[in-house]
Amino acid sequence: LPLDGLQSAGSGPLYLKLRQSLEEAILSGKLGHGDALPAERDLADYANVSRVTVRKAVDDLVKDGLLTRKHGSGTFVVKPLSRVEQPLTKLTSFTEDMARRGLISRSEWLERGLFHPSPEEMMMLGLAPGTMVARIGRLRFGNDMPLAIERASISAEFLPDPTSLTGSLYAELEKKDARPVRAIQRISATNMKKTDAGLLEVPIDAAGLSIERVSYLASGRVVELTRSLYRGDAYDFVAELSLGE
Ligand code: 16G
Repeated sequence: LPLDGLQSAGSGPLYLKLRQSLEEAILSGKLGHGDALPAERDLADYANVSRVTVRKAVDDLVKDGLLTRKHGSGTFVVKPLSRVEQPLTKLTSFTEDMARRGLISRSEWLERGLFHPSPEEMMMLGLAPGTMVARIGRLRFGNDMPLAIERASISAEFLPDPTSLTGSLYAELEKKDARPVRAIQRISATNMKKTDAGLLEVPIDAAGLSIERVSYLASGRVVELTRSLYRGDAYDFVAELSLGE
């Protein structure tokens, strides 16, 4: 890395000069996508600056989304993601969406179990008093890249044992003849808060798409109430429009 001579090059705070050199190294490909950044101590030595200066420069690049910190393993150059195009007219599952694109889908659990429903869940899911709701919260990955956080509430009648769910929710519902056939989806813009940004490996305040999906059985009964947060830098939702009256 071309980090020597920072002290004498131009004016301005040292950390900004270091930041600029690192940014140039990333943009020119000297530091490739996915590459690990040398340890803070080594960078400080090469550049002949303090570790505080290194930390400030790296913090800045993390905030700008060029670098990402992974707990316990170091700091890496972010891989740019080709955006996922998701048609808005088909009621598909995340697992199917990924498979169609040749990506491997995987989930990490954020929450799963049976709970006493909130008033909203009772109303939206049309739950009888005294019945339980299954909640499943998942961080969803495509090819090891976190893409979305999804939190679903389903009547326990359709998902009596949420802890045994390992793969696709829709596949599990299908087994119970309860795969939704229709859904209303609302998409709104949001900026990511600290915890969500951390899970999705994007900078705080990064753009996100907040999606609420209410899915129905053919009978008109609601099966699923899901709130999701998709990465704004990774998803395009596309709809085909026809001429109205
Ligand atoms: C999609 C749905 C989500 C549904 C999930 C099931 C959106 C915004 N959300 O991600 O509501 O619960 O698929 O996926 O599209 P699975 O069958 O792979 O678990």
